[in-house]
Amino acid sequence: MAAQINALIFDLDGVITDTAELHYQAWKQMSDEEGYPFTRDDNEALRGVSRRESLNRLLKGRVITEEKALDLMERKNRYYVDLLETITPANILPGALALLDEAEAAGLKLAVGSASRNAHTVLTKLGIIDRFDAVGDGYCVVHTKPAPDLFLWTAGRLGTYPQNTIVFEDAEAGIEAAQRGGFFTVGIAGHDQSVQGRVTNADVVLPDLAQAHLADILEKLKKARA
Ligand code: B16
Ligand code: MG
Repeated sequence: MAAQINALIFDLDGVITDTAELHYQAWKQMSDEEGYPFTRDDNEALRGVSRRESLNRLLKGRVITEEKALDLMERKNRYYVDLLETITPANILPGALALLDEAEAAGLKLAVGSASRNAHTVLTKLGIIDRFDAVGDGYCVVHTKPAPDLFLWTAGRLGTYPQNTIVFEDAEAGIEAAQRGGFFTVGIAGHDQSVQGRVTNADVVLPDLAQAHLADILEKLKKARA
C-alpha cells in the first residue's frame, strides 16, 4: 500500500454504536401491529440498508400500496425516534473514542457515512457530533449502500480521495459500497459467529474497535494490499 491515508469514514450503526437492536424493536412493533412475521434473524438482513429497502425485505414479496408503504415507514420511524431518547454517550462502542483520538492526533480527517436519516440525532445523543469534519447520512444521496455514492459524497465533503481513505463498516452492503467507490475497507465482524460472514470481503476484518489501534490497522492494510 503506497497510498497515504489522510481520512477515516465510519459507518454509524454497528461500528460507533449499536442501534440495530432499536431498529429491531421499532420494526417489530410495526410488524406485530400489521400481523407480519419478523424475527431478529430477519433484522440482520436490514443492516446498513435504507429504510425503504428494509421495508421491502421485511415484506418478503407481499404487495402493498405506496400509501401503505409510506405509512409503515413513518410509523416504524416514529417508534425508532422514541427509542433514540434512551441513547447516551455510554452507548458508544468500546474503542471507538480511542481510535478517534488517535486519528485526530495523527492529523487525519474524520467523517461518518451512514444510511440512516437519523444519523445527526444519534451522533448528537452520543455527544460526538463535533468530532467529525463531515457527516454523510440518508438524506445526502439518492442511491444508498451498496451504491458507492454515500461514501463518495462524504469523501468529497472531506476533500479526500477514496484511495487515501479507509471506510469502517459492519454490513455487507456497506463493504460493497466502499469497495465499489475504491476505498480501503475495515470490516467490523462482531462476535456473533452466525453473522460474521457479512464483512469477509473487507481488506482487514476486526471483531470490533476495542484495541483497534491506527498503526496496527495501517500495517494490516499494507499487508492486505501488498
Ligand atoms: P433510518 P448505518 C443504517 O445505519 C442501519 O444499519 C439500517 O438498519 C437502517 O435501516 C438504515 O441505517 C436507515 O436508517 O431508518 O434511521 O434512516 O449502519 O448505515 O449507520
Ligand atoms: Mg452499519
